Amino acid sequence: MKVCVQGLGYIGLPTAAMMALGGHEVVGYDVDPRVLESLADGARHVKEEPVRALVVAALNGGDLTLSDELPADAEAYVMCVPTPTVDHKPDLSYVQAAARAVAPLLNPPGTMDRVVVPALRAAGVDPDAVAVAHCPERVIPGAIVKELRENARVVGGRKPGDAERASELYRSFCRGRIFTTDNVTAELVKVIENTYRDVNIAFANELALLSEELGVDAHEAIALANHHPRVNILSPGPGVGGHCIPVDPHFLSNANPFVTELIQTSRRINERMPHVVVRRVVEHVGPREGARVAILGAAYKANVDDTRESPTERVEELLRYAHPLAASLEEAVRDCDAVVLMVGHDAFKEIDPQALAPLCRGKVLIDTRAFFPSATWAAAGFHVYALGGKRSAPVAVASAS
Ligand code: SAJ
Repeated sequence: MKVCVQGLGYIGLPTAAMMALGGHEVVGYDVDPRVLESLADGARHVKEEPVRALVVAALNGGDLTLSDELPADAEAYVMCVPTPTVDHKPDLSYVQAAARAVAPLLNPPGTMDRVVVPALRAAGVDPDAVAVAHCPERVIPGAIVKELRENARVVGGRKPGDAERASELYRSFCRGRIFTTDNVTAELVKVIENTYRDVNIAFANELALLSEELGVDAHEAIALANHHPRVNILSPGPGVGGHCIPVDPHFLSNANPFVTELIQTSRRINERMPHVVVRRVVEHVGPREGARVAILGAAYKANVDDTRESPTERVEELLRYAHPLAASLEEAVRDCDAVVLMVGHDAFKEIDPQALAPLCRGKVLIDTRAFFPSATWAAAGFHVYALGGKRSAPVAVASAS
């Protein structure tokens, strides 16, 4: 098929490349000229190397071309645009804009029930005359290429036959099973997957705080509970970031605030976690003027470069007194009262606290993911506090006022 992928971001780009390498003729379209320029120049802005390699291969192979205009003659238009929330309300303006842009090109045109289909009708298109489907992406940043190939997909069609037609596109590269359903079910499946994870992480975070009170290490307790064949509790941490998991539950709670108490409570628990981190910092360092905190990790999770909705940003905002970037770890540790580990990047495993030992004495390590081996850091002179770990009394290294 001749396919146009509209929106060349985290999902559109690898999807376009996969379809191109799977034998379709793909035109990648994006409204941002900088994206197209960077793609034409080796796609260096794409930090996940397997994705970059895939895109370069598709571009070099000639089956993926780039365009700053929507092609009029595509047989399928794949919309890959953001659906963020603003003040916890779904912002569908990108979908509306994408649907408006593609509507005049569909011959005859069509796309989704509430937003896309009405946008098409408004543009004079009969939505019954084209196949309209929704295929939510399920890939996890950090393993996009592997998961695009291997994950099962759900394709929801607007009327009988639509999902089957859209599935043909995905069959060209997807080795996972492809399930077809109606489009509303497909949309729901997407948001319940991410909401399930949010609720499960909230449970882990609640256990972490409770375990601290009980003097138990939550990480050990969770690991032991997970040996049960039907238990799989996720890991506590400083909050839930990224543009998916903290966003998608709001699509459900906005649909009906009265029957979504668990979902809303879970969201509140996870949103509170950066406050918990800040409270622990203040307990240990004191709220004094001039206190300095070194934060390790800005991304929303390990080994990605994406800072959207990152708990670190929230902690920085709340702390106010932690700001300038240090040029090196030594500089950060030398000048700080506390080190706060926010993200468990692999690179941080290389840190040898013994090498920093002369700078560490009496300082506090606040490890929000129980990432570092606490005995090694304690041996180097740190007072170690791990979120959800066995709690020792705050040490107040600085004179709290
Ligand atoms: N997190 C925890 N504890 C955990 C797991 C995650 O605190 O045990 C935190 C992470 O640190 C991060 C946030 O949750 O801040 C989200 O990270 P993630 O790795 O759980 O998920 P994302 O946002 O990178 O990707 C999710 C995935 N959804 C599910 O696993 C159900 C992915 O498959 C989706 O495609 C993606 O959202 C998306 O785009 O919707």
